Amino acid sequence: MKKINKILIANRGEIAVRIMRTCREMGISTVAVFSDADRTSMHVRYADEAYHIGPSPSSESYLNAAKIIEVAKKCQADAIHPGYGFLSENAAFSRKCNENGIIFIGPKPEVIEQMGDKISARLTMIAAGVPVVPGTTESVKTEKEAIDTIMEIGLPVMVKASAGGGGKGMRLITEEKDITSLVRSARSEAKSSFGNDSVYIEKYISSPHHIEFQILGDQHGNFLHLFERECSVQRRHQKMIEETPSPLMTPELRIKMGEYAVEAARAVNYTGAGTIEFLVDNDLNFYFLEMNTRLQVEHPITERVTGIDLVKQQILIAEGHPLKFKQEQLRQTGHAIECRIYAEDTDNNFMPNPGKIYNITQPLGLGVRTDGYVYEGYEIPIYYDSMISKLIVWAENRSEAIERMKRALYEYKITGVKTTIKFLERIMDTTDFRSGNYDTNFIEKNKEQLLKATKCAEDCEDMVIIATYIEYLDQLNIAQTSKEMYPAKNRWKKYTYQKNFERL
Ligand code: MV4
Repeated sequence: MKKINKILIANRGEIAVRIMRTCREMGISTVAVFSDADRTSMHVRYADEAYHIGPSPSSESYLNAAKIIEVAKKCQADAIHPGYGFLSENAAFSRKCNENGIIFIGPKPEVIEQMGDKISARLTMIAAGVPVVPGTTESVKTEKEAIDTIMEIGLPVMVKASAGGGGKGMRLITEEKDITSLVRSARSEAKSSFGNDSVYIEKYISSPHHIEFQILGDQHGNFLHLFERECSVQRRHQKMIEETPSPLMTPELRIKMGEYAVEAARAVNYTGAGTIEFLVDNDLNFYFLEMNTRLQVEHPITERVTGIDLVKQQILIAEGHPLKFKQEQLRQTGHAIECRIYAEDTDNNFMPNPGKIYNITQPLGLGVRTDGYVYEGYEIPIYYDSMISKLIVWAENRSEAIERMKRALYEYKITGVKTTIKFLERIMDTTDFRSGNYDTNFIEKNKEQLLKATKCAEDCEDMVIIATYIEYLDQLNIAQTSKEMYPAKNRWKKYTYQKNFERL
């Protein structure tokens, strides 16, 4: 058992702040690292110590393993928490931490390697008796081999990069004539993205659900799962909404999938927090897809329904503590939904929209949690992910959770940059989402309704510009107080702004 007194957080943004919050509660001191662009970022302000590690591009800062380890040694950190993204699933980094006597908060390097290679992950799961998507267990080498294998599996199929995940180096093949060209393009994308052109073939599962199970494993051979998260609301492999319990799930299916998730963790002697991703088809057949060997963006919904702080568990496991609870003691209580707020222009193909946060009002009140990091006057850098906040709500049941999410989204006001808030509000109003009857095609299927507000959005945009201008004048003390300018009841009504604007 080794007590951790100081943790270096090798990350930025909302996840760095979220990890530091738990450290503070556990009496662990925190070390931030930051790039040029992040000098005034929230994680730097929140930490007990902060060290500059390089220029703005992540390749020269948050991905600079040697520099981060050098800082950890200099400030005598006991452990490094990698968050998600960046170095979180980098086996070489975790190995280097261990070699330098620093605890890497995550699984062993060999496990990261084994699960990072999707073919070896498939082989491991087959050996453990976990159902995987039908397909190859070796990389396909030649054109002929690709054609023969695909015709044997039967079209449609997906060709995927062995080193991939998250949609990169992946192609759907529906017609025999496209096999050669699509295998070739998947291979070349794999090569340029991961420096590895190995690809394999899977049977295509149409309109699947993406359901994942949170697992925990300690250093004493104990494994358990913390139930599922439904992650099917995605756009181009970018998740937008997650919820738990999954509306698709039945108690029997939950027990079955949960047992396989635990078997998957046991198969690699997993230590720490991890995720087993499954595809579930419309007949409720499920298949192992991949394992993520890190804390995930959407972990708060699991925390909310189980009452367990996952970052705290990661730290306790890294210290060598055995898990303090048993599977039978865990319950899912109520319903949690997370909406991801991105600084993106939904009317312009979700283009990232970095810039200065002019004004931000975050939702509060019963059952609401926001994990964010931006503040008024903060300039979102162009260099990193465009997700600026996560809004998590809880209620006793799903329909109340949806109403609460709508209320919280209504309260959420950000001026200065465009965000996905309005788009998320429209999702909450679709019959498919409200009924819980949706799969990974949801956004594509509902895009008319979700984007129909474009005309209205233009009006809204005018309103925001005017509102921003009025707030600007307020700040300069030129205008009267906001209350007099626009009465609360009509705050967001266009005519009020126009009238007030004309009066100015
Ligand atoms: C699939 C699939 C259908 N069949 N594999 C997309 C991201 C990557 N992690 C795996 N993905 C998929 N793999 C087979 N054999 C459909 C998808 C997929 C998807 C998966 C999860 C969530 C959203 C998705 C959107 C489109 C495609």
